[in-house]
Formats: sequence, C-alpha cells, structure tokens
Amino acid sequence: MQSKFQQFKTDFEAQLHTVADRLKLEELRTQFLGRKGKLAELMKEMGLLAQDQRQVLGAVANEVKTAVEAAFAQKETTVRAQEDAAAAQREWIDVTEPGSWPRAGHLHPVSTAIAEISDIFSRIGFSRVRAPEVDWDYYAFESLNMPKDHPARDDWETFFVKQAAGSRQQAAGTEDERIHHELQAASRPLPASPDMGRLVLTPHTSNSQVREMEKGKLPIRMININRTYRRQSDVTHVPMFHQFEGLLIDKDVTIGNLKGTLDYFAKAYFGPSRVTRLRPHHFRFTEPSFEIDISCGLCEGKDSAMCRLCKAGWLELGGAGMVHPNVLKAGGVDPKVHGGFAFGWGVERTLSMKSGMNLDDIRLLYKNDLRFVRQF
Ligand code: FA5
Repeated sequence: MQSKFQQFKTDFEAQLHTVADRLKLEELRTQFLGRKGKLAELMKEMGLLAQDQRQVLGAVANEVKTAVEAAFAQKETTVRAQEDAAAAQREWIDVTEPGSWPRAGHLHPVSTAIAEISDIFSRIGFSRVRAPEVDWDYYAFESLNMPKDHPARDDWETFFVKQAAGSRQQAAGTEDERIHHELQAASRPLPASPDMGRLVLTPHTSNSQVREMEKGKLPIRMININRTYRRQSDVTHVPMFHQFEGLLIDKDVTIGNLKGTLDYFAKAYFGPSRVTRLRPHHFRFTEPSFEIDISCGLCEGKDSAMCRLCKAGWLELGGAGMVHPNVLKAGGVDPKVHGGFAFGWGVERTLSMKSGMNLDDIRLLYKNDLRFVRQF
C-alpha cells in the first residue's frame, strides 16, 4: 500500500511536469486530487486496512498528500503567471498610438477649378452672380440677338424641356411646375417681348447677360459660373459641363480692357508665362467677336509642329467680344452711353488645359472613377 502512495506521487509529479496551461492543470487536479480521483481511491482503500496498519500508512499518506498539493499549488502559480504574461504580450495596446482615420475625400477637380476661377475674378472686382440653369428661350437666345429659327441656334445643340413647351400648364407639384414658378418669379415683365418661348436647359451661361442688365444697376462687373447642357459627347465634349461668363458694362470700355482681363486671368490661372490671343469670330451677341486662344503650356509655342496638345502653339479656350447694341437694348441699357465686353469659357476645357493635367478625354471627369479623381 505504501508503494502505491509512492507510485501515486511519482505519477503525479511526472504528469505535472508536462502541464503548461490552466486547462490541463485542472484536468490533472480532477484526475489525481478530485473527489473521485486517484488519491481519494487510495484513501478509500486505506480505510479498509486494520487500524495499526492504517496508523502507519496515515503518516505516509499525509506526507504524500501535502507534498503533492504543494507541488500542485506551485505549478498553478507558475502557469498563471506564464499565461498572464503571454496575454499581456498578445493583447498589448499602445494607447498613445494614433487612431486609424477613415480616408478623407476631397473636392472634385471641377469644383476646385470653379472656386479658383471665382477667386481670380473677385480679385479684380467681378462679383459672382447666379442665373437659372433652366431658363426661358428668351434669355438663352432671343434677347441675345438670336431671333427664333435663326440657324446660329443650331450651334448650341440645345435640350428643350418637354412639358413646358408652348404651354404654361403643368401638373401640380411636378419639378416642371416648380421650375416654372421660380422662373416666373425671377423674370421681369418684358414690354418688348412678352413671349419668353420654351424652357431650355441652358446651353451656355450667356443667359445671365440680359438678366443682370435687367436688375438696372450699372456699372456691371459680374461672373456667372453654372452648369450648361448640349447634345454632345466626345473626347472634348460632355453633355453637361460648366461655363464661366464674364460681363463688364460701363462707359468707355475697349477691346484693350477685354484683352487685359483675359491676360490677367490666363497668368493667374495657368501661370505667368502664358498669354492669350484674340482671333476674329462670329457670335450674334457680340460685335466684334473673338475666339480666345491661350499659348500652349506644353511646347510653349516653340515646337508647335510636333506638339500633341496644341495647334501651332495655341489652344482654343472660348468666346468673347464687345456686347452687341441689341443685347444692351434688350437689357434696358442705352448703347450710346454704355458699352462692355463679355466672355464665356468652358470650365472643364480650361481645367484640362492647365499644365500637368494632361487630360486627353474630358469625359473622364464625369466617369466617377475614384482612381482618376484621387490623382488631384
Ligand atoms: C459660347 O457658348 C458663348 N456663349 C461664349 C461667349 C460668351 C461668346 C460671351 C461671346 C461672349 P461656345 O459655343 O464656343 O460659345 O462655347 C464656349 C466654350 O464652352 C467652348 O470653347 C468650350 O470651352 C466650352 N464647351 C462648349 N461645349 C462644350 C461641351 N459639350 N463640353 C465641354 N465644354 C464645352
């Protein structure tokens, strides 16, 4: 029986040695020291012995039990300490480490260009105004010296708003009705031309010219940047784009003032080495009219025959001219006293011609491809 106790101790110690975690330790405790464990069995067996034998063996049993429990307690302390140290290592948190931030977005390059253009003109006293994006034919064409059915209108490839065509009756609560009411509220009564025609998605920002003159405050120095629409789509055209329209009405305004303004803008937006040139053109609402070119930023006009971007050192940006007397009259301005200049450029075109942009398809701006927009 005594050797059984010794064997028990040896077995226990051997197994205790291999234990490395709390789970195994608990299993070992149940197996050896639990109520139905090996020690309890030995004690039960010992209880069956004669009293004198029990007395002798009792001392041995106590000694084994004390030694085994002490070894167990020590192992338990060691295993706990090891497990706690491993957990501390594994679950360690550096509370001073910066958190992980969601990726921040940024303005679309067209929005940035609009803000920049607006800022550049504000520095020389041009105030930003707004004109409707959906407007009457009258403001988009007719008041701009383009009578109905004039072939020049075809150049604008206009979208007409269907429901409003020829009729002032719209279904209650529709978007058309809202636009219709907004436009009526914004429009002044027109003694010369009571019929404002159809509603159009403005194909250019020039609808702001007569609207601004109608406000009756002179001089005018305005910039209108807005969405515009045309039935076009190719590498240099998108169906929805932005234009910025400049209009200056004052006394003694010359083409020199126009050229100076455009050169100022070209240098401020594109860089100090860039210049503009005026090329004769024709618009019904300006006389004389010009196409505005800007010197090429890629070849700087030096190797223009080889340049993949420009034609002969110049890039075409937009139109401009001296405001036609008929347009001044439509706006209630006396052409004998006041005159002025106007210009209208595409924001996307202007942006794509900025050095470093290298945009060979303007439609990329509206593809919603984050790989593209994140570059800017
Ligand atoms: C006009 O729209 C005139 N209203 C400009 C003007 C204003 C002339 C004031 C005189 C006085 P044009 O159709 O050329 O002109 O358009 C002007 C610019 O708009 C173009 O040079 C181009 O930069 C831009 N543009 C025109 N159509 C598109 C399009 N579909 N996509 C992108 N940009 C366009």
